[in-house]
Amino acid sequence: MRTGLAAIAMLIAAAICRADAPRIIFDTDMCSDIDDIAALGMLHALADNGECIPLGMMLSSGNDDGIAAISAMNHYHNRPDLPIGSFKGAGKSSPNYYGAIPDRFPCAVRTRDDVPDAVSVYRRILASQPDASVTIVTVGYLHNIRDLLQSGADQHSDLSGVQLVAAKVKEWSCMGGSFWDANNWSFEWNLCEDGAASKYAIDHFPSAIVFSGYEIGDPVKTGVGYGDRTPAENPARAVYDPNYPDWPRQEGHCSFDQTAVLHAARGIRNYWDANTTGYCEVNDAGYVFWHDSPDKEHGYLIRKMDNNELAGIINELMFQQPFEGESDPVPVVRYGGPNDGSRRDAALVSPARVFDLRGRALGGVPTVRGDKQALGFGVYVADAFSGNAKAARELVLR
Ligand SMILES: [Ca+2]
Repeated sequence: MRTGLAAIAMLIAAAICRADAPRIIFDTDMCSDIDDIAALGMLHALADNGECIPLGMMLSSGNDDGIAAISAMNHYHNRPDLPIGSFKGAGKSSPNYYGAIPDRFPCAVRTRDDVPDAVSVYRRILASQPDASVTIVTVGYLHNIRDLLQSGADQHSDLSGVQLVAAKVKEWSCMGGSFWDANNWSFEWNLCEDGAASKYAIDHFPSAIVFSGYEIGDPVKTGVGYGDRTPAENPARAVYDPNYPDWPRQEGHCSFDQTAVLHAARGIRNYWDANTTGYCEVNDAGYVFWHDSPDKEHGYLIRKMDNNELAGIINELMFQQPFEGESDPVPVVRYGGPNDGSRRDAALVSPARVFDLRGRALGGVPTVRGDKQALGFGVYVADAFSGNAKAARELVLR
């Protein structure tokens, strides 16, 4: 049983975790490449760790199986009720790597007709969120962003699309463009699929944009070992199946979309540098050109960390298994006990640090004073805590 003080400590920890965690809308084409589903799995893993709060998912292609894949991943990661919206136009639907998903994995929705228009879902989510709190991650085409920016007042908000984004969106993490030769016109798939939509979206976006360009994800090879390291129930494993006809990527696959998600949740850390001086011009064909002036709220990532090291970080999140029966992490307050791997009485150090159920450090440092007697129950989380979710829950509830 939790005592009052311990429960308060838990609430403090949870509040700090949530206040710090980016609130993310994930917008994907989920069609012609396999990294989208891995990126979505990463988003759930980061949410399990308390590092972000997923608000909803959008499809930007015309691929019905993409909707099924999003739904299947949300189900697998115990968040089946997250809102899903879709582009309703004649979007691209081939090549399609997700055809096996609807028949092999549980999914509540299976086609684009089963979900509302993306603009409506965007507007509903944004209207419900605190000001300047939302991060949008796009890992596909920009139809939905264009349509959102062109939208007018509706039942969710009296604001125009531009006004609503300006009020609610803190940053757009965009997998798009190519900046290895930034001061020349460069091609990249996502932006060039519908260049006019890309140009409109980027030209009219009223909040900060950070591009994770082609050159950022291309050399980061991930996904080898999906079959060994995640359960058969993981829909992403099916897409990364080494026996898939188009696989033969034994060295791993590019991590275009994962880098944009990682940046959205964790920022640049020591993973990348960023050039934030100047702005990105997009032409009608979707090609990008970086101008060093004037300065706008645009930036692009620059490779910094060793590619293999970054691949290891991404792989760890891709392979991370979901919490059983948990839709949200329950932080635990950790003792600063001796690092001998044993559970033992130890005075609670102040300030305590907050860890999630996997033993990963969360942002925020609550000040919790007391000792075992004051707390009235033992929160014995040894320093050698292995990160086992079930074990941690038992410890918390002792
Ligand atoms: Ca994509």
